Amino acid sequence: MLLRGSMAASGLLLAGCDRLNSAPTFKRVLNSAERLTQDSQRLVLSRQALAPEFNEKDLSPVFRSNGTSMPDTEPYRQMLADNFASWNLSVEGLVANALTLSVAALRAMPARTQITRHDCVEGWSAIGKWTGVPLGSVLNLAQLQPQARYVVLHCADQLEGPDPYYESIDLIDAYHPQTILAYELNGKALAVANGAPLRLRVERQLGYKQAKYIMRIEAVADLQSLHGGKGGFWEDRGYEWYAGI
Ligand SMILES: Nc1nc2c(c(=O)[nH]1)N[C@H]1C(S)=C(S)[C@@H](COP(=O)(O)O)O[C@H]1N2
Ligand SMILES: [Mo]
Repeated sequence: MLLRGSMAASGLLLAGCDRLNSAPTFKRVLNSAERLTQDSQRLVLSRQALAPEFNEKDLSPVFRSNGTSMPDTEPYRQMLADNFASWNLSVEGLVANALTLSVAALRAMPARTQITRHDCVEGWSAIGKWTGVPLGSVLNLAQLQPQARYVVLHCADQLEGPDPYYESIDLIDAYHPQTILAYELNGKALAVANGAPLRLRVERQLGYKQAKYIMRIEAVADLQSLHGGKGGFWEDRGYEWYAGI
């Protein structure tokens, strides 16, 4: 009885489906939905494309510094004084396994080295060789919770005013193979001017997304509640959040 009932119901559903399928408006809606999926898939695929990588001979003789070149805070000065032995990266927020990692712990993880071009909106570029840990590996250790949609990088410096520098990226960029937490530039420990002890490289985006002096990584569901609500120090001052290049 039950079985017959449900068969009848699914028969009805199918018949309903057939009728809908042959209705011209429904087909139009379906087609446009398909195109939408296609377009968004293309967008996601292009977001996964790699940034160009270069050779040693292309390296800029000097990788200039921009924005903060020396965080002007007492805690940072103390960490610098012991060569970042007391520095720890915290990974927290919407993660199942909040953790802290020392420079030594990060250096012990599988690393990636890439020679890429950095483009600053102010109109200069430089090519550098970066070595660091894929951000995705660190996120996997921390185990993102399903509600997590963005990764926020909290920095040690206050560029102007009381707000600390911060940046955020979505999970497509966080898991992009060239997105690394870099601790070396051109084969040497990162200089203070370039973000010691740890800075982000998110190679498909402009310079201001490349957060230096990272102290804390936070997984969040939305960006509204942070500082100016636009997801980054320069974004809060009118720059694009997605600074694709
Ligand atoms: N914490 C922090 N990160 C930062 C900045 C900053 O002032 N503070 N400046 C940004 C800008 S605008 C650029 S172009 C790059 C510069 O990196 P560099 O100093 O290694 O050249 O860092 C970005 N990340
Ligand atoms: Mo920049």
